[in-house]
Formats: sequence, structure tokens, C-alpha cells
Amino acid sequence: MPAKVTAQLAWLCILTVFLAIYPAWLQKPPKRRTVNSNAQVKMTGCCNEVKELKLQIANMSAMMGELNKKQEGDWVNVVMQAMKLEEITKRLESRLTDVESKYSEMNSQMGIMQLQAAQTVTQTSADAVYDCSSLYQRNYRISGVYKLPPDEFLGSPELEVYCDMETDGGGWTVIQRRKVGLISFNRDWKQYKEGFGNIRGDFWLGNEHIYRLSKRPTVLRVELEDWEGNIRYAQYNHFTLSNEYNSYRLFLGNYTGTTGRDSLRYHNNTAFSTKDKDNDKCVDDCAKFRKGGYWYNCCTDSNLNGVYYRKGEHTKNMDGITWYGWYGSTYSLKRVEMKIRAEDFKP
Ligand SMILES: [Ca+2]
Repeated sequence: MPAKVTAQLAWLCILTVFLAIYPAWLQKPPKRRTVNSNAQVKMTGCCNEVKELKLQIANMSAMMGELNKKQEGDWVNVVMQAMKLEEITKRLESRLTDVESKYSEMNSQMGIMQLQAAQTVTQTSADAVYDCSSLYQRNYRISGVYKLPPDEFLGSPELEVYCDMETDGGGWTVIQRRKVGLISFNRDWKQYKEGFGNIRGDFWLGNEHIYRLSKRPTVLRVELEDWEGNIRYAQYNHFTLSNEYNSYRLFLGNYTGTTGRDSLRYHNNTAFSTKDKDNDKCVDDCAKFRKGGYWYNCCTDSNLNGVYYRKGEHTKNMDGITWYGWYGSTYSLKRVEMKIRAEDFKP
């Protein structure tokens, strides 16, 4: 046997043995190969997907960028608006601060004046301060609110008053004012006795205070203003009120003035009436009809504590703030002030 054939036979044997040991080798392809080819297929699909995803992400990014830009734009607008608002607020705040500081300055000046007035009173009790005319004599020449000290002679407690230091030489203690029209003067006996309202606005000083302040010989001045701005006055010497026991009866001396007819004369020597105390000279209840507290006769020739009617509605009712001698019974005045000062006052 030649060597070449022997060698071929040997290889064949080895192959047969091998096949006997691994018979499945011929039937099934190796697992590894399958895995690899699947992976290759998948890799191709995956790459496409990744590409697509990448594209999508790129698109999304671009959109996000645009959105961001847009948002930034909006945000800038919002910030600008906020800044503008802040600026306006700051301007308003500074204006408010200005006004407040001016107001507080005025208030403190007023406070100092009041303090000075009160101090003057305590320091110089030998020469008593009774009212605004006393204050004027002590060189207080600015109109405003002052504090009068308690006084033994008048039997009066400490009292806040408004002093008119300008009209006809000044020295006037204001006992009544109507000019704002926001508070009612249709009050009861106790309120008219003690006083009510705002000393810088509309108020009644109080019958008890007026009675005490008019214990000294006193002048009464009544100032009236119509809705066209015309001003008239009525002035009386020997003005006094009786005490509460005598129902704060009104007494007036001679009239001087510019109000046409003297429309307070009719109320002279008449007791004070309120909605809960009818002291008038009438069967009717005048305080109820005229809606105020006053020296009602039967009932009125003037009604200075009547209802405040505004322009346009001031000529319709009988219960307004009237002075018959100037405008009759249905014209309600725009402003009234009643003020008193010592008869011996010299400006
Ligand atoms: Ca009556």
C-alpha cells in the first residue's frame, strides 16, 4: 500500500471518529454564527432607528431652542413690564412719602402750637386764658385748633377749640361749622349738650361749653355762604346762653350785618330743643320737622343746624340750613360758621 493512500485512510478514520463523537455537527450550524448574523441584522435596523431617533432628538432640540427663545422673549417682556410697574410703584411711593411727610410736619407744627398754648396757660395762670380772644392777646395769631385749659371761674374742663384768628380782627372761638355735610346734626339732647363732630370740619361745640364760654360779655358772629360763593354775616352783642336747667335759652343783643333781615331775632329768648326734647313755642314738634337741634320758636326763621343739602338739591326742602332773611325757607346754604369772642376784645 502506498504511503499516500495510508495517509488518506488515516484522515478518513479520524473524520469518522469525530463524526461519531459529534453527530450533530453536520446537522446544525454552530450557535455562535446564528447569533452573530442576527446581531448584524439587528445592528442594521438599530442604526436606522438610532438615526431616526437622533433626527427626532435633533428636531426636538431645535424646537426646544425655538421655544426657549420664545420663552426668553416672553420672559423679557414680563420682566420689562414688572420693572415698569415697579418704577411706577416707586414713584407713587415717593409721592406718598412726600405727602405724608408734609402732613406729619403740619401735624407736628399744630401739636407744637397746641402744646405752646397749653403751656402758656399753665405758666401764666394769673392772667387766665378763657377762649381764643385770650389766646390772640397772647400773640397766637394763626387760625387752627388750640387746647383751652380748665377754668375755675367758667367752671369749664380742658377743651379743644378752633380759633379763627383772621376774620374781622380774629380772636373768635368757633362754636358751630357746616361745610362738609357728611355728619348728621339731627342729634339728641345729650349730644347737643356735650358737642359732636370734627373740630376741623362740621361740629357743634356743645351747649354746656357755649354756656360757660358766654358767661363773660360775648359777641356772636354768624357767617353764611351761598352756593355761588357769596358771603354774608350777622353779628350780635350780649350773646349768652342760660344753663341746662333753663334749657340753654338764647339771648341776643343788637344786630349788625349784611344778611338782609335778622333771622335769629325770632329765636331770641327761646329754649333749645332737640328731637328728644321739645322745648319750642309750638304745638308741633319743630326739632322733628326741621331735623336739628336749635332754639326753635314756631318753628323757624333760620335753621342753622338743619339738614345739609348739596348743590342741585338745596332748594327743595324746608328742613335745610336756612336763613329766611337772605334766601327764604327752602334754600339750604353751602357753609355756615357761628363764632364768639369777648366783647372787650381789641385786635
Ligand atoms: Ca312743641
